[in-house]
Formats: sequence, structure tokens, C-alpha cells
Amino acid sequence: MAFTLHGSSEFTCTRRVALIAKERNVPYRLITVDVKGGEHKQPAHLKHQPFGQVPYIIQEDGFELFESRAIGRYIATLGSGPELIPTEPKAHAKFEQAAGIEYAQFDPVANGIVKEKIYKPFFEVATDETKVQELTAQLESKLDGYETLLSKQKYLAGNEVTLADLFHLPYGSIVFEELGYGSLDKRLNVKRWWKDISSRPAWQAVKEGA
Ligand SMILES: N[C@@H](CCC(=O)N[C@@H](CS)C(=O)NCC(=O)O)C(=O)O
Repeated sequence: MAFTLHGSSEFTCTRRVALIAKERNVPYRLITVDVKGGEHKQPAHLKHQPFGQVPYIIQEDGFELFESRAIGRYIATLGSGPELIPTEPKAHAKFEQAAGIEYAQFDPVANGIVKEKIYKPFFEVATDETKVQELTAQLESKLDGYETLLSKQKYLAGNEVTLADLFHLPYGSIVFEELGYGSLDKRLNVKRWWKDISSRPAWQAVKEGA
């Protein structure tokens, strides 16, 4: 069932949702929220996303959802395409472990770097370079953990790609590719994994605009 995606193609969390919709061949229409102009803090937006952030979706039947990962999990049950959330109990447990790695290990660091280097300048706020240095050191250490895991298996949850891998793409592409942080050349398994997931057609399409 088609949905409208309320967000901005420049923003990572909107891209995360668009990516999963493209992976699962679920049609959607992007309705751009003027984040720079503060539209996401207005009452009309807060009725749908009470924390004043993007994105949220509204389905044709009126069903609404916000939080990009929750939306991604929901969309993964719709449409057609690769099974992105394994259902067999042990495979599912490994998927939850991998999703936890993205959310608890990667996101705070990558999100912090992007906030400092991209979003603060976007909102005309000065970057805290000391904080960037701390975060990039943390990123290096986190990537050692990824290297250990990915030296034993193809993807974070096992040998099949899952949402947990794909959820890395919006922030990873900025941090690794645009900003050049995270020494992937020193970690060949992370490099292989990144090349694999970032070359997926769905992500290539989203990179050009959600
Ligand atoms: N956990 C939320 C985070 C949403 C979020 O941080 N959105 C950012 C853009 S990527 C935003 O709206 N920033 C503007 C603000 O917080 O004022 C999700 O995944 O949907």
C-alpha cells in the first residue's frame, strides 16, 4: 500500500525510509518538509511527529508512523523483495543483535559527526572540532568491532543482508564517503561490507534524492 513520506531528501532519516521502500518496491510520494524554515516545529507537523523531527509516513488507509527505523521495519513487511528481517528465531535474534549494534554503537558516533560537520553548518551554527576529534576516535574503535564481526560473516546478522546493514547507509555514506572518516582501507572486511551494501541499486537511487 502506497504512503506519503513527510521529510526532506537531504536528511538521513528520510533517506533511511526511502531506501527500505525502494528495497521492498513499495511506492511512496515524498512531501518535502521545510526543515531549514522550521516547518517541523509547527503545530501542523507536531500533530504527526510530536518531537518536531522528520520523517513520518501516512499510508493510504490513514495509518501513520514516525521513527525511521520503526518505519523501515514496517515497510519491510510490505511489498516484495529480499527478506530484510529474518523470522526463524535464532536468525531473528542475530538480526536484533545487529540492529542493536547499528543503533547503540554506530549511530551515536556517526550521528554526532554528521551533526557537527553537516547539520550545524546547515543551521549556521559553529562546528565543535574538539567534539569531532573525540567522535572520530570513537568511530575508529567501533570499526574494530565491526572488523571482528565481519571477518566471520558476510553481513552484520549473518550471511544474508538485513535491515541492520541497510540502516547504516544514510549516515555511513556521509561519514565514510563524503567526510572521509573511518579508515576502511585498514579494515578490509568492513571495506568489503561497505562496498557491498552501498552499491545496492536502492541506495544508489536514494543517494540521488529520496
Ligand atoms: N530517531 C528519529 C530521529 C529523527 C531525526 O533526528 N531527524 C532529524 C533529521 S535526520 C531532524 O528532524 N532534525 C531536525 C531537528 O531535530 O530539529 C528517526 O529515526 O526518525
